[in-house]
Amino acid sequence: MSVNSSIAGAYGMQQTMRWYGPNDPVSLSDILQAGCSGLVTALHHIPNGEVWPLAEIEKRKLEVSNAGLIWSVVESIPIHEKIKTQQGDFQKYIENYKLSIKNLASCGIKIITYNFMPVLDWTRTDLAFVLEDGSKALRFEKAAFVAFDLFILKRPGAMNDYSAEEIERATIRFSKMNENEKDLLSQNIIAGLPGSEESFTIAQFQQALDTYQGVDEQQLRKNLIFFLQEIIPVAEECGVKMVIHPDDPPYAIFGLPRVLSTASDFAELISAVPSLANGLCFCTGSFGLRPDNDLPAMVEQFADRINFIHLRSTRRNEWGDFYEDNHLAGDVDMYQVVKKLVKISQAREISIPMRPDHGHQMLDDLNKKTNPGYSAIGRLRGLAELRGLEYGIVKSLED
Ligand code: DNO
Repeated sequence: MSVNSSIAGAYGMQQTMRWYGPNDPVSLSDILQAGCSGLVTALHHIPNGEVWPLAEIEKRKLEVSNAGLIWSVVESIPIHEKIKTQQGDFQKYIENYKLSIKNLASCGIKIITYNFMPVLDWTRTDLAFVLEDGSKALRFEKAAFVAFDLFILKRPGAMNDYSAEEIERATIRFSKMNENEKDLLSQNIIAGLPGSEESFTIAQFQQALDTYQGVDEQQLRKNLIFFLQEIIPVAEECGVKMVIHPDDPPYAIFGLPRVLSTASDFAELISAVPSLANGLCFCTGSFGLRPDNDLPAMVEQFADRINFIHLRSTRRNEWGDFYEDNHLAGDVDMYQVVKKLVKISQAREISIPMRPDHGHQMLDDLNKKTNPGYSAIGRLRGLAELRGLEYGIVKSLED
């Protein structure tokens, strides 16, 4: 019997979860019991920039299938910083990337996620923000972030990036932090959240930022397009869909450019590299932070490009802070988004892999060591709510 028998036969979203590999405190069996049929994982033990060997891919694939799941999506093959800045032997890293795509394709794994955020992947300031119900969420607090940039990192030129009001709020916030809080804040921002393959000390972080001198938004976009012109023909030839993950948060931070934050950013990419292998990971939590991103309209606009879905809802305030709310709460109109996603899947006659993105640390998980955002029970709750939402939508479209 299919674990997804509730909507078996219907096109829509394939239910998946992310797994960080054998060291993940959440097991494959937990993920199966959550009702998933697909799995999202990566070979995190292969150093960034190296080719993913066939044998390692096959080994992971077998482990996943022995657990009753299908390895549907790779998240992610990280992009080496030298490719983003086009420095040194970046061509070698592009060639390695092509080989990893080919190796995955030959094992039947055909959706590959990546992002093009300089230096840092996703960024939060607080990994244990206590909500009213006692569960814990991930949060980005602008004043803490600015305080880190101005007073801990002391980035040259940082003062010019913020308004007088932001600087004042950050100054007050910093004056109230004790040493432990300062350390924790630094660690949260630069020590690497799960899935980000980089981790820095303060000195290393400033050095990494410095490698972007001369790489402005226009240059970074050019470098991304160059990379796509190189790899997309390879992906197309072996039937792979590359999916870019949007910037999180979707705006420039630390004076670094960001080029995948809005609908027009992605539209520019597909006009430069039109192949359908050039696809999108539609992350509602990231895009949804900007009121100028109309999420249901984006689903329609990129109907033939969305090949992986992250569903999560953030709640923002006027200060630029946000936290991760319950999946059906927050600022994202999840009903409209899922309805559009169901419609495009039905029109394309496919099921698009979806994972409940992040979840609150709650119940028993509050006493366990968990990967921030990736505890079992919070994601189980998110997935259950999203499954129910989709089920209701599919049924009502049949009426
Ligand atoms: C965070 C994730 C990101 C994402 C990468 C994709 O939870 O959504 O780390 O995996 O940006 O390359």
